[in-house]
Amino acid sequence: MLAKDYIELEEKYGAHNYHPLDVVIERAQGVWVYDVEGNKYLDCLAAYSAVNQGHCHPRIVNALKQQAEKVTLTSRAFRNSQLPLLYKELSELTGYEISLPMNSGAEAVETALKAARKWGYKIKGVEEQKAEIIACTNNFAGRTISIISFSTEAQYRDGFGPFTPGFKIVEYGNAKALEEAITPNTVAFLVEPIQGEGGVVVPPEGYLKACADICKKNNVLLITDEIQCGLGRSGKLFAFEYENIRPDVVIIGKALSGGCYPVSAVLSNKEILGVFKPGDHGSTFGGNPLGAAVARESLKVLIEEKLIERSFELGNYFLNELKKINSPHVKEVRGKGLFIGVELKPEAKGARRFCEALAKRGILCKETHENVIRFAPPLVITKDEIDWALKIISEVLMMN
Ligand code: IF1
Repeated sequence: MLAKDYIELEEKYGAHNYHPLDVVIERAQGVWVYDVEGNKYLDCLAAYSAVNQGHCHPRIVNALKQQAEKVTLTSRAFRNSQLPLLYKELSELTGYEISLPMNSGAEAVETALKAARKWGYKIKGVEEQKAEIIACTNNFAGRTISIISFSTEAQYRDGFGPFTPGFKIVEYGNAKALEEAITPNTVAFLVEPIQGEGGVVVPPEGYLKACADICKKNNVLLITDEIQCGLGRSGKLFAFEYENIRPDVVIIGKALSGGCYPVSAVLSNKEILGVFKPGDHGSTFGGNPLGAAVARESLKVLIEEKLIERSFELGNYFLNELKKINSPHVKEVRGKGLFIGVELKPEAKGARRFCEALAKRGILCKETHENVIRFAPPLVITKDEIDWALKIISEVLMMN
């Protein structure tokens, strides 16, 4: 079958909730993906940072295979021999006392929001039904009805109401706005340390620190969504580390499984996650032994292969080299670690045509927010591969 045959099938039998580039990927290894017609591409999206460890990492695939032959799913009605080890390793790695496993990122966000509300009622003493959670403009945290209830992106909400009440929006990057929005009923502030979908938006230095102080002063939980920017992507294990803060709750997903399986988790302490009693919350697949085994190996690979340090160093290099490209289309180059956004000027007529041109030349990227090209390759990328990409990127950014 040719690429166009697959595309035809997909268009005919699938819901059209995506508009993918017409590259039909058949296999992948490390930073490289291969399409059904034998073309090879450097993956600069890394499945939205789910494959930080590189595609089909041999150690992670091996952990998956080994566990798949033993037991894949027990449900949480019974215990399994992988989950306790994942709990322990997550705690030792992050310093958070306990965690709660789910599958998708959105589910983990929902879990954190439920924990915050219940903490608000049972510990903080907020009156029933009054809990407020503050989120930011330009946020992205998933696609569930409650999560889109606090989205500021019209398309994500259009046609999906009525929405979940109890959310307030403040301007991202503006700590004063947060302070002013807090009331005695505020239980939590949910924030991405770097906004991904928002266009790789790095907030002003000191912003997160100021937010952390404001939350502490007002007995409001600081919840950081590290689903995309966490686990090495930003050049640190967690992007919040750049501001030396310690959020009350941290949400992770994506690269927690190296892209081999959907695994997400909420990290926190006993006071907060302890509000969940048996029966309060759960998921058929959450904490399953297959996912837990994959997550354990994915974390080990991240640490043992020093991918976080690599992201920091090569990210700085990539960012600085991109800044040197003297393209008439570029408005700003920004990011941290291997999490880089190139914002184009409005006159550039959108980032998509540049992504299409890059794909033709062997580099896969996806535009975000119409005018930002995101470069977020697997963290196993080498300097030589970055140099190869830079040549092509500079050519493409010079086109009319
Ligand atoms: C799609 C974006 C990236 C996330 C943060 C939670 C979630 C995500 C910070 C939810 C998910 C994904 C979803 C995916 C595309 C992708 C994305 F462009 F939409 F925003 F990465 F940049 N918090 N982001 O980035 O996690 O439930 O998807 O596992 O097509 O919706 P999920």
